[in-house]
Amino acid sequence: MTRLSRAALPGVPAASRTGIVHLGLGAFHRAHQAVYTEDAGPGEWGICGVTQRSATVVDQLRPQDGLFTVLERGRDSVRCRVVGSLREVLFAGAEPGLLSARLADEHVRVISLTVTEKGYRRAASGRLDLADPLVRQDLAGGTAPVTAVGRLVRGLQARCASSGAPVTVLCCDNLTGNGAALRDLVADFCAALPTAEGDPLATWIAGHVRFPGTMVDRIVPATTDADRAEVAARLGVSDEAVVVAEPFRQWVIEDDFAADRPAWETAGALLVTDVAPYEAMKLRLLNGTHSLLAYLGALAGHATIADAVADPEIARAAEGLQHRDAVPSLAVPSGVDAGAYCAEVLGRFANPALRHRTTQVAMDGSQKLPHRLLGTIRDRLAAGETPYWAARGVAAWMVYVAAGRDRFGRPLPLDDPLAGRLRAAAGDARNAAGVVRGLLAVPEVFGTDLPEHHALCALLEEHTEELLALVSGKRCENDVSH
Ligand code: CS2
Repeated sequence: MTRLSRAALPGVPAASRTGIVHLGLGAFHRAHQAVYTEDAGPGEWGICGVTQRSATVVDQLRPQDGLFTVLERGRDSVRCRVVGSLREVLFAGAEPGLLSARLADEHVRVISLTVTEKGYRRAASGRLDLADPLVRQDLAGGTAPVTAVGRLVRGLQARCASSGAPVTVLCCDNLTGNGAALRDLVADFCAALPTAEGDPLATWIAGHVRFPGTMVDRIVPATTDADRAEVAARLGVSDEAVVVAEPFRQWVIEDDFAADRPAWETAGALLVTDVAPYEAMKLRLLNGTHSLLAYLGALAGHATIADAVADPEIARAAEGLQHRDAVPSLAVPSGVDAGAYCAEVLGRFANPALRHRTTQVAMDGSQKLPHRLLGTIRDRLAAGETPYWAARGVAAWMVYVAAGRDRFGRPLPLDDPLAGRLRAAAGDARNAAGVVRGLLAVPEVFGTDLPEHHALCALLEEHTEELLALVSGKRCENDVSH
């Protein structure tokens, strides 16, 4: 079958130059920012997509002239859309010089990132982990940078030394205060350089680079061979870079740019002065609930998020987290109906067509929980309240780590940058108190305050005891939420 390309599928708009460099050319970027950018002005802003981990994405996209299909799966609808906003595709590990040239290019006005929470290599403090060997390698210089922050700062350094043109750095990852967080990581990197090198760079960045915060939202399950086969059947060409997504998408961006940008608002993005309320709402009501569903659902033997949310006991836990714990912890943006937002989120999760796997959402829990559940827990404890359902979600993660199997005895994958440390910390899965104490003692996840909160520890132990009994086969079926 003919491969997707501009020749095979004429008419897809093509940008004449690259205005955006994106680090982290994964499925989410292609289903989200790349679509918004094309909708903001077909052919107006070309993206140089940079993959960091392997050349696979390059091999999928370069032969296709950067074209890819978004396979949009609604409950009762399927839509294929070929997107053409990717103008260049490069593998940072093989083409560091080209990456540096693009980041320094004065025609590049925006540098965006989706490198996942773990990609920023942060310490327990949330600042740059200066003990990380790869961060230290990038600080030493002399070789091509290999970390996201290292590549970004070295690119800004090249920009400072050449055009000096202002640029906006747009973090599009699910981090609390993502714009300021990335700005601080860049500052940490500069401060760790030799003074003569780092100080003038930090000064230039302060005057020429902006780091607006964003909230990004679209559910993008992993692509399967069946998805690729469906696109081939529908389009009559083969596409190795298909991404699957729900119809819903949302992008809220702080309007704080150093230079011009695509008119994303014409594509439905919301430009605001303060993204924090939108970001907190999304992280706690959507992502926190997603993680609770993933862990309770996986332990109960549910393969997908839709299966988990169809389980009445787990749905009750999800609604409890949303309405009893998370909504009271939020400053809901004016004009936004939190109840309707919660219901819409659960409706999106219930879409069976997405087949979004619980184990996919369960990945990287050590990086996700602090933003998704622990902020809610800290705020509710500070208000003198008991975050019962948020604690249930944390306990489900603890049992997922400690037991490593569902209630049918089937193994559950622990895909997490701290996997080895977490397993060691959890210890003997038959000892609920030991599991809780051991995992609470991992500061990158729980800091130093939560382990000292005795009422929380007791609540976590209660939940963990019940859930461990479930996966050891000592509990009645389906009763995973209470
Ligand atoms: C999910 C997110 O995999 C996960 O952790 O919670 O990718 C989620 O689908 C997106 O944030 C939705 O916008």
